[in-house]
Amino acid sequence: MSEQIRIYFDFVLPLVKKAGKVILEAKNIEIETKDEIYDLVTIYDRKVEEVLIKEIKAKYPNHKFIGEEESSARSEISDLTNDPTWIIDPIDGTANFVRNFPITCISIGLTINKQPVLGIIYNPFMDELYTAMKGQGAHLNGKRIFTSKQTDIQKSVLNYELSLARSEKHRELYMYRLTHLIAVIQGIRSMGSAALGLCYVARGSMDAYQCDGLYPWDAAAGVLIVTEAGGAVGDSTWGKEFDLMKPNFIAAASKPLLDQFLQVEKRADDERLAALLVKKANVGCK
Ligand code: 2AM
Ligand code: CA
Ligand code: CA
Ligand code: CA
Repeated sequence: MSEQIRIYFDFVLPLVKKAGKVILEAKNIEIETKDEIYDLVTIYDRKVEEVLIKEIKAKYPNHKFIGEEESSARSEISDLTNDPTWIIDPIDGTANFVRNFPITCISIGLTINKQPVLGIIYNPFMDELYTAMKGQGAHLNGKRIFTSKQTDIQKSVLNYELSLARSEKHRELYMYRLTHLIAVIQGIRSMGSAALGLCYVARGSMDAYQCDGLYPWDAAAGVLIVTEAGGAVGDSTWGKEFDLMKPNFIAAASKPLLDQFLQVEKRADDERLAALLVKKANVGCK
């Protein structure tokens, strides 16, 4: 199995590097929006994804694909099956890309039997290549990387992705969580790329990363990279199992740190729920 994964890795890596060149050479980037005014896309997102899927499909016609832009075009995300499935985010951090803010990457994960076995995240602007294969550690430009191993939430810096807080569905949840989190952590960042957010935890530059309401392509590669680097990943909702297809995730440098974050999220969620009940009761009294 691990030999086969290495074969897939050796095949896909040059394709990712080539796609990185396309992103670096992008000119006159026209910005389009999807259903929401804050949900951006460019021809480069579509072009990079199309080329990657076409080339992998030509080599492995029986493999499956879940890509952000093909899912968006069909308004549907394919189910994850046991077949080898390439989960692709052609440009993660599109809002950064269109501003020339170099926190932008290509993210490709491969699942077999629904488990991530291979992850490649490439930031062409910084020429930083993060890779992981199941059971073989995580690497940055070929060198092993490890999380910070931080175990104390009071000493931790959290990269909390706030872009999605704009959506009405999530705004309240984010505000409660943020209020509780900033009271106990050392510092907070928000950088606009989920895939790189996970890589920064993997390399020990951040102690935790959180984003609620994301998609499989944001998580597939990064989750493997962070766990192979010694980190722990969970669903940010207390008691919920992490689901790659619906990632509401928190990744932490260590399992004890993850558990501390989850306790704080629970306090925030309990308070929000209690406030909701009071609001409902007040409406009922009127
Ligand atoms: P993207 O650039 O591939 O869309 C922070 O902005 C993170 O959330 C990025 O990883 C980004 O991925 C994702 N993201 C931002 N806005 C989004 C939206 N409206 N819908 C889905 N994902 C979004
Ligand atoms: Ca997008
Ligand atoms: Ca993304
Ligand atoms: Ca994207």
